[in-house]
Amino acid sequence: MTQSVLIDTINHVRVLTLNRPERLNALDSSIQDGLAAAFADIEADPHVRAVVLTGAGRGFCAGADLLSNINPEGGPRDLGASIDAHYNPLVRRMRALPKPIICAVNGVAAGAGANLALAGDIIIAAHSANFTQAFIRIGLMPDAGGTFFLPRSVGDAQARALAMLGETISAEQALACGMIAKLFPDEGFMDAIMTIAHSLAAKPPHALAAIKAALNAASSQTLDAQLDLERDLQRKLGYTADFAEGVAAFREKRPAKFIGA
Ligand code: T3D
Repeated sequence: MTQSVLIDTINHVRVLTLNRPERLNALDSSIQDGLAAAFADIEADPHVRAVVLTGAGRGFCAGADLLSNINPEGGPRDLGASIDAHYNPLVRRMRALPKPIICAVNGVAAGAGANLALAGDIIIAAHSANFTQAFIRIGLMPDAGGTFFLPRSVGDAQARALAMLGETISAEQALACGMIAKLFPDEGFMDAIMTIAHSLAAKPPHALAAIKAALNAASSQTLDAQLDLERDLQRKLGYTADFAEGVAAFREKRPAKFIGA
């Protein structure tokens, strides 16, 4: 049987590839279950120090599968139940994972597929990729965290326009408005992604986890609370072997070797 989520491990990097290219990797139950299992495995595997999420073929992800997920006869359906069962746990899981996730947006990212990309830590698109908050086109509103992530990355004015107009923006426009962090040519895209992923995997894991925790918390905290959190996390990092190694390597003018201790 074809795997809907391909899983590869290259050194300390786990690569998850959505694999329904004929449907632009639209999210059906096989992809949803595959992602849940893949992230559960990553959570439990200390060997994995960075994650790449990408798509097979010309799409990253076209959002909910409108052919199999949504009631084929039309009519009312409890979309909240499906969000509770799949989208919300996935987004929560990605954000809570104490390891960096690169979303490598290789092509079309629409609906929940666009917001799945925004749930990652470092969002990088190929030149031919594009992004659409497609929900409005079918009478829905952004879910999978879109109304949270978008205003924070592109600002309130752009977020409202993107969500309400449902227009497609190019990867270049996404970079210009701050929705993504980097843009690479299509040719050699995954090589460039893997270079960054390996570089992340070589960084001190506790420091990466602390950065992620602090940035996650920053969305809903006061400056006072955030200053306290930074102090608490930095205090813990001060006791790690990787901090000692980083300082020793600086003094000895050699590259640091971080072990995650
Ligand atoms: O319970 C719940 O799950 C509710 C949650 C909802 C969250 C959501 O994500 S709602 C938004 C769902 N997504 C969309 O509305 C996007 C639908 N797709 C499109 O608008 C277009 O396909 C794209 C703009 C993404 C790309 O257009 P284009 O011209 O590059 O490709 P295409 O020809 O439309 O699609 C290629 C194939 O993929 C095509 O199949 P075919 O005709 O060649 O056999 C198309 O049907 C299929 N496909 C694309 N998107 C989906 C899909 N099949 C199922 N579900 C899709 N979302």
